[in-house]
Amino acid sequence: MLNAARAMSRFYVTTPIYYVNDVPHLGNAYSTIVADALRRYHLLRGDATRMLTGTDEHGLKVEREAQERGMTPSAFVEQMSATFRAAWPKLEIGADDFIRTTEARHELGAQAIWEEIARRNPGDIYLGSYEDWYCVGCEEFKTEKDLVQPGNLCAIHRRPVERLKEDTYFFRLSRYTEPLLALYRQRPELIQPESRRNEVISFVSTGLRDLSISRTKLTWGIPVPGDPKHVMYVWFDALANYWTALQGSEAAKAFWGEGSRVVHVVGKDILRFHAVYWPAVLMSAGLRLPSTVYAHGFLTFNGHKMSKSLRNSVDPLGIAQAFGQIVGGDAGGADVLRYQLLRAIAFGQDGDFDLAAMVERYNADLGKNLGNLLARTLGLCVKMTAARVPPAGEATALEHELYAAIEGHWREAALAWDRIEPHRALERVWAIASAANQYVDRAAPWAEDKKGHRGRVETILNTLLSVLGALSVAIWPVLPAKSDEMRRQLGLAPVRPEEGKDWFAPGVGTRTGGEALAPGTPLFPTVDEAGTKALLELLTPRVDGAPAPATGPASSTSASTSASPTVSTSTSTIAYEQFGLVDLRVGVVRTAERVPKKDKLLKLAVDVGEATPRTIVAGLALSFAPEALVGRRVVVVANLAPREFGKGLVSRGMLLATGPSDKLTLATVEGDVEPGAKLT
Ligand code: ME8
Repeated sequence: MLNAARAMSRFYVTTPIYYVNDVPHLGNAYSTIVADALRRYHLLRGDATRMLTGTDEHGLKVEREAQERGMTPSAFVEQMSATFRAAWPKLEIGADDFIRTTEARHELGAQAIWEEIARRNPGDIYLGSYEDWYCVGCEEFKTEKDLVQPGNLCAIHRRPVERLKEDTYFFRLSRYTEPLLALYRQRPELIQPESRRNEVISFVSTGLRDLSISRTKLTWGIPVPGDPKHVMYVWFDALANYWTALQGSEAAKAFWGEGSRVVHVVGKDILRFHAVYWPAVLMSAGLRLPSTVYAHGFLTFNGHKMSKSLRNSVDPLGIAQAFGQIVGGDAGGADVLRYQLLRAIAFGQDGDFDLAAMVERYNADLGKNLGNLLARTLGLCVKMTAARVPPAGEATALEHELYAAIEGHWREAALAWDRIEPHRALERVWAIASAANQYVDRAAPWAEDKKGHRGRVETILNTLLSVLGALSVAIWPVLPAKSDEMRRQLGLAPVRPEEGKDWFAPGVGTRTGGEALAPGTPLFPTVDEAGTKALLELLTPRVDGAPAPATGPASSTSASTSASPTVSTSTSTIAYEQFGLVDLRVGVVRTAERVPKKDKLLKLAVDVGEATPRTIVAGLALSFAPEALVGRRVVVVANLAPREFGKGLVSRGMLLATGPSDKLTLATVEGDVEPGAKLT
């Protein structure tokens, strides 16, 4: 019943390597889950498959974040990279390799690419000097037209850019304007989706400027071969990861060889780096190019923007854990999150991740459709076939019709996966479940049973079990834990793609008869209204935008004493008037210094729009170097009674923050808001 055999091949899929300036958020999880689903689909096809993810650990952004936390860059990246590495398996992501850009294998690889360019095309890397605006959030130089006025703000991060001037090596990108345009013409599948491809073409058509690819003001980077005063520009180093990660063995190298399909999954924010700079670097180094750079859209969370730099991120593990409590385990919870991300958002387009919509879709697609199909089929088998797979009898028009419908959906699902359209693939797979549910209603095995039509009952139930067997394979790329559970109930071993067979081959689900079934608890128990309310409350973001932990009450710490930023899990409530008594203001830190003999305290001068800045004493010293706070926008409780810290040191306000005292994150506001602005 499945689509025709297709040539087996190599498939190499990568995610962006994430900056370690914060913990993984839902946006990072999205790209990584998509890549993992593609990996799993290709494994099912019997393709030699490899997935790479990792962490991007150099650059000014990471160096500064480490400084803010009072850590050395290497201790900081070690700790943060481990957080990423540990997060992905919890979302059922099974990358084959995890690269860190501070690893020797990467440093050597990036230097090898640099040297290869210099050797093959001596003019492609040259020394010059450079002065322009630089956004640390983007790790990128900006031209005047990229800035938002007033205040010289980066359009993406809404933070002031900085003026940087330094000696630098350039990559002669200008020489690649025409070759790149020719490449985009010859290889339309290189940049996807098409709308993004058009954007890239129009950007390159205006002519490319040479690219600054080294820094001297920074030490936290990979030394430039032959000139160690310079370290490589973080993006030159980072892009190389896709290639450097494969250099360890011949088997791995083959994934960058001819006949391998190389797919970079990236967000639209970093398309230019992947579709312009990276191909030009590869051309210059004489290396093969990726097959496809797929730039997906950006997610908002419940309608709000999220990103690490904006400190308004969302914890994917918390969401998976919360759903895990409903579906009987964190792995199942991760499946539900994976399904929602891949099904609800048309891949390639921007989309909103809405928790209420997630619960709704969970109940409808997972519970009422697939879950119910399994439960009712197994229920009928318990009653009518002693919980065993019955033999298949002669098919009637009803079965032929069902199989014809399924074949069409299946072929479409495979094509959609091949075209990197997970939402369409899932739509087709769920159309199969719907068709099977309709088939049960029409075939009415209970009526056949009453009439004593034993052969019909067996044929119908065998057909349903075969379709369910096939569905348990088809959901595996997105819901691997639930696929295992479904197969257990169906009396089948887990999908084992490492056996190398094509699981999408015809007849994958077909049951021969006799095997024992093992009906269990519902795969996707319904979440009722009260359950929905409890879930939404548990996952409602806190002040800094991160969801409360999935278990227990949200923990929170304020910078000085006890104000709790938690909004959702508190059981007692206060009246509006009571909240109105708290005067919250935007402040800008003007100066910061340590308080002698008090190793936890910093004395700050905070501008809250008054004639002179206020003195605020806060317990921030274990988390921030004083100089790292200067210029930061903070949230100040401005009408707190003054508090003495001894010897004439009086604090006139409090800052809001969250986290343990040695890893505090300050509450802040987006954009260039004036000091003194009231928070309401
Ligand atoms: O840019 N919606 O790392 P990064 C969807 N280190 N995806 C999102 C998202 C959102 N709101 N926010 C982030 C870097 N992402 C570089 C990459 S690669 C050689 C170097 C995802 O930690 C999306 O994939 O800022 C985006 O491209 C990536 O996270 C940026 O991650």
